[in-house]
Order: sequence, then structure tokens, then C-alpha cells
Amino acid sequence: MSALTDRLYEGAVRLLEQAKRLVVLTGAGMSQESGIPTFRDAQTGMWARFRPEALATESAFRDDPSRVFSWYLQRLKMVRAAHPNPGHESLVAMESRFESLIIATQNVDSLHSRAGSANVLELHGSLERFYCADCGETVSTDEVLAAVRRGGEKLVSPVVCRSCGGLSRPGVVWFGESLPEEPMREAWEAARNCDVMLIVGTSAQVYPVAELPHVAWEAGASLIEINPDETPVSGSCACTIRDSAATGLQRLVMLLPPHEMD
Ligand code: BJW
Ligand code: ZN
Repeated sequence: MSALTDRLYEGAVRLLEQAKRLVVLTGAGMSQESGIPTFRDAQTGMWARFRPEALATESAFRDDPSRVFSWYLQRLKMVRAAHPNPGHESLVAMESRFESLIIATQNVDSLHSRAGSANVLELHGSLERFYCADCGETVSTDEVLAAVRRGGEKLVSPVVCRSCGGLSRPGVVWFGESLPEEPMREAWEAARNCDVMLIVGTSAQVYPVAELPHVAWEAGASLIEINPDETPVSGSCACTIRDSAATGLQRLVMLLPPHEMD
């Protein structure tokens, strides 16, 4: 570990020690060490193999429902087989050290909640929910999983809605769609009121979530980034830790002195 890296961790710890309200903004890099590919990493990202507009839009779904539905079923199977990594667990361990710790995540894999984090705002929805693309009625995930078992590795047609006969779609936010209102309102409010925003494993390229660090910064919060690579937000950060999510968060938890309430 270099002296510069040590200083960056020390700087981050000093900011966290003084903070009462922490917001953690997470992206696909957070779950990379759980074996879930990121979206944009050149060699391993999901979109190294697929074009986003070919799969993550409503029009792609309308053009070829089985192809898009099957892609999401494969991903649901993958996240169900995955486990939270030490980075997710470190965020759970950090909770008791702050008056409030809110996780605003773009991830649809539920790994923060499965790790045990209490306050998680899912800004891009979840792979665990399905609903009818026509009437909005919830479609049971058990029914969807039964379709997975029937389909095996083959293309699976979307489950048909019992109310209107429409096709079921994953409960994630596609390009051109608005984000869920309530978590979005809470995330913006938390960003305006936090002392520190910790930004972990996101390329900070997808809007409107990419605005959140700017909202926090303009309201006077300090920004800390954990990401092996530079991002558009790096220049505004007080500390940029160039490590993986699991390494960075584990080390921060280790260095943070115990809370006086502990
Ligand atoms: C590690 C690591 C390790 C690796 N540890 N780190 C303003 C300007 C320009 C464009 C727009 C704008 N406003 C809106 C737009 C359009 C669009 C957009 O942002 N486009 C940009 C790409 C330019 N936005 C939208 O369409 C949004 N909707 C909207 O704005 O609606 C408006 C509206 C108004 C009125 C009526 C209706 C609508 C919706 C965006 C939804 C995004 N959805 C997706 C797909 C979800 C479904 C699915 O899962 O398939 O969400 S896109 C995809 O990107 C996914 C992610 O959540 C999101 C963010 O990606 P993320 O998490 O940052 O991952 P990566 O891969 O990009 O980065 C990984 C990072 O981790 C890297 O930095 C690595 O270095 C790092 N890393 N290993 C730590 N181990
Ligand atoms: Zn319906």
C-alpha cells in the first residue's frame, strides 16, 4: 500500500468521522465482486456483448418480448445464485456509526437488502418484481420462475397477465422511462441533507441519478469516491480511493474508530 493511498484513506476516514448523515450511492461495480458483470466495463461489462438499446428499452421489448424477457430471466437466475460481498457487508457494519445512512442504489440485484442494509432506495427498480406492461398489475415472481424452469436455457415468452392478457415485463427502469417517484424523492432529499456522499462503483453517466453527487456537493456535502477508474464525478471528490468496492469499504470500516454508542 503506497503512502498516497494511505493518505487518501485517512482523509476519507476524517470526513466520515465528522459526518452524521451519510448517503452511499452505488452502481454495478458494487456487485462486481459478487460475480455480477457491470454494464460498461470494456472487457467484462454486459454491454460489451449487447447494445443497451437492443435490450433495455420498452421498444426493444415490444419488438421482441421473448428475447428481452429471457435476458432478464437469465439475470434473475444469476443474481439469485450470487451472494452479497464484503463491500455490501461493510455498509451494514457502518450503519450504527451514523445518525442516518441511506443507500441510493442503481442496482437491481437486491444484494444490499439481502446483506441486511436497512435503508435502501432502489432507483432503477428490481429484477425481483415483474408487472404487466399494459395494465401495470403485479405478476407473481413465482409464476415467472416457473416459466424459467419450463424454459431451461431456451427463449421464454413473457408470462401473460391474468387481468388483461398483456405481457409481463421486469420491474426495472429502462432508458426513456421515469424513475420510481417515492425513492427518487427520498434520494434527492437525502442528497440535499447529507454531510458526506460516498460514491461506489458507478460510472456516473446515467441520468438523472448522475445528478445526485452534484446535488449533494452544491448543498455543501463532501464527496468520496471508491472506484478503480476515474469517472466524471472524480474531479469534485474530496477523496478518490482507487480500489475495488470490497477492498475500499472493508478498509474504511477497519479504520473508522468505533462509535461512542457502540
Ligand atoms: C468497480 C468495480 C469494483 C468495476 N469495485 N467499482 C441528461 C443528459 C444526457 C442523457 C440523459 C439526460 N437525462 C436523461 C437522459 C437519458 C438517459 C441517460 O442517462 N442516458 C445516458 C447513458 C447518456 N436516461 C434515462 O433514459 C433515464 N430516464 C429518464 O431520464 O427519463 C426521463 C423521462 C421524463 C419524462 C417521462 C418519462 C421519462 C432512465 C435511465 C435508466 C437506466 N437503466 C439501466 C438499465 C436498468 C435495467 C437493467 O438492469 O437492465 O440501469 S442502464 C444501466 O446503467 C443500469 C444501471 O443502473 C445504470 C448505471 O450504470 P452503473 O451502475 O454506473 O454501471 P457501469 O457499468 O456504467 O459502471 C460500473 C462502474 O464500476 C465503473 O465506473 C467501473 O470502473 C466500476 N467498477 N468494478 C468498484 N470491483
Ligand atoms: Zn395486464
